[in-house]
Amino acid sequence: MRFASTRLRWWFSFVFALSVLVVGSQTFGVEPASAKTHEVKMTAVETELVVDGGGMKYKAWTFNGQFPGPVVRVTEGDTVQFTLENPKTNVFPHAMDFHAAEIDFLKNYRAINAADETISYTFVAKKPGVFFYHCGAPPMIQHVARGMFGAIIVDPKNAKAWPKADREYVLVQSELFKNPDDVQAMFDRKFDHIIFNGGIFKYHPFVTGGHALEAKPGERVRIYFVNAGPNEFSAFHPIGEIWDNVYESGNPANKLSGVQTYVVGPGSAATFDVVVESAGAYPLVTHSLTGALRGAIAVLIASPEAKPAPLMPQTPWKVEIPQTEITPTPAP
Ligand SMILES: [Cu+2]
Repeated sequence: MRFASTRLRWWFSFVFALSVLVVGSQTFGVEPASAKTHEVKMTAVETELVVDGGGMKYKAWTFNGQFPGPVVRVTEGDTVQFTLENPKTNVFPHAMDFHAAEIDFLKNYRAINAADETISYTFVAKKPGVFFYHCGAPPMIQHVARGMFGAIIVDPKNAKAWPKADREYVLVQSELFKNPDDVQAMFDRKFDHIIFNGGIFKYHPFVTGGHALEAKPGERVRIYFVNAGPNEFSAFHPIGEIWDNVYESGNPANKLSGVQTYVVGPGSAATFDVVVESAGAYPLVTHSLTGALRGAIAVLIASPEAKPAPLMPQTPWKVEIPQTEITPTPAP
């Protein structure tokens, strides 16, 4: 009898465990996503860009004429067929290094000359997250400082690996050196500004030309954050809020909860979730204050009227031209 009841209990546990596994796999199982192949082409462009609301121009080196370069977005397991072109209109060699790839650097990340040369390579984005990409041509410190960088998001193939975000933004932090030819200043860490997405106080509504980031109260706002450097660490903090979750390198498996400030080193990245509790202003800053006060403040305004916005809002700098008053002269 005792033997029979033990066996019965064993069978019961076995069947119960099996049913948990079956139900579990239905609820949490990975959807059989079909991997895609993406053709990504970029052109190195040496150009002049406006970096603040006052119209300050900067001799930047860019991918596709923008600084940061375009956001690349794929899904875990997808293949990226990448081509970089360095046209004759440029002067310097350039290269591309994707932190989301796991491939030979000597062969794939070598610099190509400015003579309509191209380089192509293929990689599989095996790990989910948000990753840095950048030019690696020597001196790399200068190519990064002048703007040759961007973000690639590798979405997890299991969308249920983390909560669904109501709104998403990409922020790329970097240092700006006023004289783009002063490589020694870059080695000496003598930066003039710390900026988000290539602009000084670009998302600060009280600075000329600045536009705040928007969200609705109660929304889960997901910030894909990359620190391009080239040298400074970021201490990313939401003033008036607490990061509900931080995911190191943007991988849902690397989950932290209730974080006030999170350090992102140069060449690293993390994904930050904040559920904005109530209407108001929440400045997102690097709490390394020399950086925040010299350009790295992005104000997130929570209001019920918030409109949908792109991943990386580009602010066409609106330079406020002082209006001279014209007093109509009475006709004689
Ligand atoms: Cu370059």
